[in-house]
Amino acid sequence: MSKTVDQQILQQYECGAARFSDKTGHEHYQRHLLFDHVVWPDEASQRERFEAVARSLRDLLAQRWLLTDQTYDRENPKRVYYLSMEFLIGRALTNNIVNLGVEPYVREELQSDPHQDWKEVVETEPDAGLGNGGLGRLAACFIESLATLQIPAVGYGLRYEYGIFRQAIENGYQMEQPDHWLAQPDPWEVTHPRQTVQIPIACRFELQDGMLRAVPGHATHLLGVPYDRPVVGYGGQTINTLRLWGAASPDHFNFGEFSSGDFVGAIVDRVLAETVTRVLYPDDSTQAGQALRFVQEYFMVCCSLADIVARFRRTNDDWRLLPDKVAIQLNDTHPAMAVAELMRLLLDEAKLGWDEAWDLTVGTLAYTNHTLLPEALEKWPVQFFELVCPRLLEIVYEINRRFMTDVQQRYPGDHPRASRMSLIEESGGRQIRMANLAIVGSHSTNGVAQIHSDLLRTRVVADFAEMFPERFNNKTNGVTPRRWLLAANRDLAGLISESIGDTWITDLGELRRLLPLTDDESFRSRFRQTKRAAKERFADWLKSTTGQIVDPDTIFDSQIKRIHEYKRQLLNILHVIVLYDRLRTDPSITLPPRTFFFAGKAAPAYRLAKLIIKLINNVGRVIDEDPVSRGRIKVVFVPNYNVSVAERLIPATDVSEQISTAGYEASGTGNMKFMMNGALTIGTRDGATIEMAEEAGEEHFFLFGLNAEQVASSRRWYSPRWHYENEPETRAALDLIFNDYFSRDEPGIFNPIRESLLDHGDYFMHLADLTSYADTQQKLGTLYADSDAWVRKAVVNVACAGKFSSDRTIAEYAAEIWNALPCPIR
Ligand code: 26V
Repeated sequence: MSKTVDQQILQQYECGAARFSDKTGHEHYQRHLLFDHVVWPDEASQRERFEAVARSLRDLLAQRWLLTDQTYDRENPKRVYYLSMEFLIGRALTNNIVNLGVEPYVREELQSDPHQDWKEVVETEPDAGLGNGGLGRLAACFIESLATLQIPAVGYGLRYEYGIFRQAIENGYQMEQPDHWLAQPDPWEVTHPRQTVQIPIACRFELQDGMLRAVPGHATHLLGVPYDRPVVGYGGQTINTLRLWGAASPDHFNFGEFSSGDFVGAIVDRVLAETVTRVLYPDDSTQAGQALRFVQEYFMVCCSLADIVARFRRTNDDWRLLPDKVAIQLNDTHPAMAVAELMRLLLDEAKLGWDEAWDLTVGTLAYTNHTLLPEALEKWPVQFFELVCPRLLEIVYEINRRFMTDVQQRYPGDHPRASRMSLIEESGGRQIRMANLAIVGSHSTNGVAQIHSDLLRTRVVADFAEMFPERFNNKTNGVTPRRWLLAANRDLAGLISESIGDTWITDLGELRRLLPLTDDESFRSRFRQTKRAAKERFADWLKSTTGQIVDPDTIFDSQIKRIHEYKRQLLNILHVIVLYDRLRTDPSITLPPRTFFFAGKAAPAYRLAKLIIKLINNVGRVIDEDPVSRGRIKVVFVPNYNVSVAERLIPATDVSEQISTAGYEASGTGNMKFMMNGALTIGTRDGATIEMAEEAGEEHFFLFGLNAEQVASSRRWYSPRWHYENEPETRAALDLIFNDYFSRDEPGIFNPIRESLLDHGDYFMHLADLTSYADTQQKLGTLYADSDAWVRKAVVNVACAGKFSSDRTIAEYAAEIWNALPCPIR
């Protein structure tokens, strides 16, 4: 394409991007439809139509993408690099259309194809499920906000061929199926083979009894091939990059075996090398400990740092400028090897001295912690380092030697403190403590909500906060309002824009201007209608995809998130059983009809979490079959929770369940999505829910239960048995479970739940909070009956959700951690 045509496209694009002539949009679409798959356009499948639409949009943004990079290279601003093992991006089509501002054009020209079924086109795009949950989805919201704020940034991660497993429910049990999301070519990604990087690995891999084993010696290389995805900022000006690395083996891989005649062995090695990026580990929150996960982390860090350093060197010849030009954010400790690898680059490649290299490393890196669960803090066996990257181990030892000297100097004779702070854990086989490494090797450590940052400082890593108080800070999470309100809830977004204009899309604080409209009856009635329409849409979708039928006239109550004991899905279902038992005892009680939605995946090895899924499903079936409860309460487990399911269910929800044991949910981000979509929250004083209630006023929230301090201080004397023995409703609900009322065909299956609650101390204090939870649910039900009062509160919640835009969060990271400024694209 000639430059002049490029310029024309760009010009049209700049004129509001409202329309493209047939020469650009429609023709691109038709061309892709015919040529990419060599099919007659009449006969193309909806999937092929999706690819053609996506390709024509990519054509549209290609030059702007190049221009973005060109501008950064020319202006040489400080750049931000977000390193994350997970990016839970979901689908890209609708979001790219919205952010490019080309919706009218797509509707008129790309959707005008008579053989196209737009809904199906959208549905044929698989979710990019390259993450487990909150941490991965946060990374996806962050890169969108970075692009919208026009901050020069790259997201770095891995191109897993298999994302988070697909969840099927069979006889109430979770079944895991592989998610081969790349089975068909992904139209968004662009590979740049010339920017491939070489990663040294000090061992080779072998198959032994079907297990991958690392075998010492025989140093080799892996190749990191970059696959780029466009990250479109709202308004379509800035197109940043998400660069995902795929593992490959060099062509001369194990040439030794090759020439010695072991042809098959060499091919097997090759396949094994390429398995490094085959699959996402589905084990959120407990450390899996497998060597392959370690290699994944090492591979991601090495590829990304090589790339970052190469880009830095293209425009800077003085290493001392590194912290002025580069900010690297570590999303949890998963990329914490970056501390050692950056040191290695500065020492071995740049030939700097230790002290200078150290100052540059600390000045460049920053670390975000995402969990307070001790079992989720990463530790890697020293042996793994020895096998895979012995040079990094040498460097970690030297970092630790110097750090321990500092600790001794600062706290002479305090040996317990020194051993707590050491980067190396000596008990039970030597291990490297990745959180300690990240804190020592960076200039910033942040938590993701105020309470979380406070607990981090005062409990989890108190020794470090004492030694480096200036490093610790809070950055309360946020979510992107483009995906979670504008695109997911067109009706509500439209009503808001009609009422207060559309500046809220990039300045969510503007939502406060809705507050006076709580008194406007016609606004309230339209607000109510948007919720009702969303509920109907969800009910239709659920029926057509799972066959389950739900009634939009009932309260839609949702708890959707990973299944984990601390998140307390068990508390929710216990309350449902309490309600059911009340109905059995006295069917004449008033009870507003409610549908309880649950959705979420359990880690495949987490037995109790999987049993909770089974319990939810079994309770749902019994309630459905009993005439006393049918039509009054209903439990629905929506299978295969993912970003797309969340986009449908959140707008349709009246009640958001945020009921974690206080002090355990670092922040939560689903809570924020519900708030901006007009749900009322029932929740504990945990994570960002505390700040949400502060913004809206506690009187607009349904808070209950023990707070974090009470949880910690009552542990010593807490007795779940006391609750069982002294609270009739608690006892009745538990007895129904324990007496196999919900498991007639499989007696005894719920025994582990009884053991956890009554014999092993109910660590997450379900029974301590059950009565206060049930009381608060009752108040909530009463309020729902007063539909006007309910809507007023819902509007206040939306109006006060402004703080929870990831734009605000990213602006704070940029100002307080990265010192990075916008670099607008002309
Ligand atoms: C740990 C592991 C261990 C090894 C295998 C893969 C894997 C994946 C994830 C994790 C840690 C999960 C931490 C996490 O997702 N934390 C959540 O982060 C959210 C964003 O900050 C926050 O809102 C949630 O409260 C927090 O639970």
